[in-house]
Amino acid sequence: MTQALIVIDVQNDFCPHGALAVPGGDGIVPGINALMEHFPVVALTQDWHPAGHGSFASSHQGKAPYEVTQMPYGPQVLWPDHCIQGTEGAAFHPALKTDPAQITIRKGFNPAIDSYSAFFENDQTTPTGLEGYLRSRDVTDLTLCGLATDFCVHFSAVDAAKLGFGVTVDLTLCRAIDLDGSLGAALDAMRAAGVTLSGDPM
Ligand code: VGL
Ligand code: ZN
Repeated sequence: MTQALIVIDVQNDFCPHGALAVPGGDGIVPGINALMEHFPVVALTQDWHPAGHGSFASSHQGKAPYEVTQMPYGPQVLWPDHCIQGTEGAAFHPALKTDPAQITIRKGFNPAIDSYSAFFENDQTTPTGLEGYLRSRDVTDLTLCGLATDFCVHFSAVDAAKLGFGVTVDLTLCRAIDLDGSLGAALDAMRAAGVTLSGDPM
């Protein structure tokens, strides 16, 4: 058994004062830094959108952030502009240790398709390459942490379980957006997919 730690989207825009700030998002950084020391494989993900991305409300006439629209691949929450490639908002939180990570997976770069999951874009078909990387390093089991519990952590965990990895989400090292009950729904969906939830949701 080889264990990997997957650190989801600990970026400035998801931390306080960021464009899509997750309450308390920066509070998980010290715990994640400490946890990295215990894993032989560490991967970071980075939400990485081009300007004008299809998930931005500003790209849709008459739509406001947090409204839902219909995309060819299904319903899509529209977000404030965030994590634009190369900007300070897309950078990792300055206190996050990045040296222990062997790979950074960037996602959401396709202008027309969002990518919550670290494994597949929201069309649920286009791979990011993370599965291949983990398999070629003989990884069998994953621990996930990061931002946000109810979006990118949730979809990454469910996809990882579907792919056959053993998956634990450390809820103490995640923080949620919690839009219209999305945190409760995410916890239910992760449990139903066979994901082990450790600690209490925050
Ligand atoms: C995320 C909304 C939009 C996340 C990314 O990292 O959970 N949420 N883009
Ligand atoms: Zn995004």
